[in-house]
Amino acid sequence: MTITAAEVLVSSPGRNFVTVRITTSAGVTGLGDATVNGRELAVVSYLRDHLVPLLIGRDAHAIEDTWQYLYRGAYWRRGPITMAAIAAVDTALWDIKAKLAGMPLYQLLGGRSRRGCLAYGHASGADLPELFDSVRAHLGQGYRAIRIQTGIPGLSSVYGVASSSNAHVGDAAGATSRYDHEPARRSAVPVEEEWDTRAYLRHAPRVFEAVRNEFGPELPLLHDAHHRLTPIQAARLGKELEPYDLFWLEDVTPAENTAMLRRVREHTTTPLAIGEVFNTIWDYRELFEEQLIDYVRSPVTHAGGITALRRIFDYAAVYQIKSGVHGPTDVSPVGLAAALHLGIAIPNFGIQEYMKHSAATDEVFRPAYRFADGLLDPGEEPGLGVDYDDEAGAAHPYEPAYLPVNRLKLDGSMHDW
Ligand code: GCO
Ligand code: MG
Repeated sequence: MTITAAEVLVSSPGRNFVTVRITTSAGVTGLGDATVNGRELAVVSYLRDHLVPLLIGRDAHAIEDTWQYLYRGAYWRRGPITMAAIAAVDTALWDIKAKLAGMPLYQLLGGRSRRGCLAYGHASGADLPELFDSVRAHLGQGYRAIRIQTGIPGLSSVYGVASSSNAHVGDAAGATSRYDHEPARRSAVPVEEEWDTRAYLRHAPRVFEAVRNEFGPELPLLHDAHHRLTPIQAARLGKELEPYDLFWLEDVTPAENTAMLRRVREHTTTPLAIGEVFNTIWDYRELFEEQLIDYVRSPVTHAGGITALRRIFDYAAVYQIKSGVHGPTDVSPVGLAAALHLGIAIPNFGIQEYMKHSAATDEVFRPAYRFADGLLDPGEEPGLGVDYDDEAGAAHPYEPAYLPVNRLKLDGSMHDW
């Protein structure tokens, strides 16, 4: 069975998604997600101009060999664009293999290890009353773990916090949500936001204290510092959050220098998660071997596909490190479905981020996965259980959209975010 076609589909039902669809001589098709938020067309070109011509005529069953061919063969290895392109091809080939087997993909990955994948949602608010409303709304939808982000006194807006002008919460079916547009805004240039680390460090522990007082000790709470702190600031935050028993503290320092987490780890027992911007197993080596983190954030989409992420999770398991896959709305339903098939099968599943895609997105992708009682389930459809609707997809053409950039309030310097 050979690959006879590979198409790169771009659709923008509220945000831009890049999808690969591979067709085989047996007539079976498979899907993969190649979305890199804010740099989408670079992956489109990488795929269309450089990978698709190499795929035609290859054995569609030879997933590992194709992965090695695309990774080693590139010579210019790694990086988000290359790895997202390889991920999409890899995922599509797994989808095809599982469809041919007549099984949901997780069966090929070892079968079901749990009833469902524990999901966490994003509660946010400009202030505490708004935040509490958002937490209550999430609890009402069935979430059993919640990420907490809030506005910071003195800053006009903070990334990851929905503005009150569109502050409504999506329904359980995944209709329009205040969070749908959070990770990128449609504009020709990025929006600029302002930042003040000292104000943040003063405010964050008070927020968690208030949330614990309001919602009690049981609810797992998460927080994303979005790469904005120095190691010593991160150490202070982790230490000050210890009384509030976080499930994890995410991306406390910029991702380039992973050795910085040693300093953080020396000072705090707050569990640490990192890796949404990593793209290979090599990025984790030091973190795993020195046991500097507790959760792996890489999604299938940005870490080279199911073949590569499964290997990362196996490596993590040696050190009792668990999965905590990135699942914002800029990972497409194809990428989320792939994460769920992997998550339901691996022994060291931790948690899955779940923001819910818009109704328009679900009309394009028609995912079979379901969210109920705080758990996500990949479903029993053969393959990934995602069915791309060409007509719905074509109704949403690409529009430039960018993540914001972050400048210090003090003097306008560019800052990490
Ligand atoms: C998260 C993230 C997102 C990212 C976004 C970038 O933990 O969900 O940090 O909000 O910023 O996915 O494209
Ligand atoms: Mg994050």
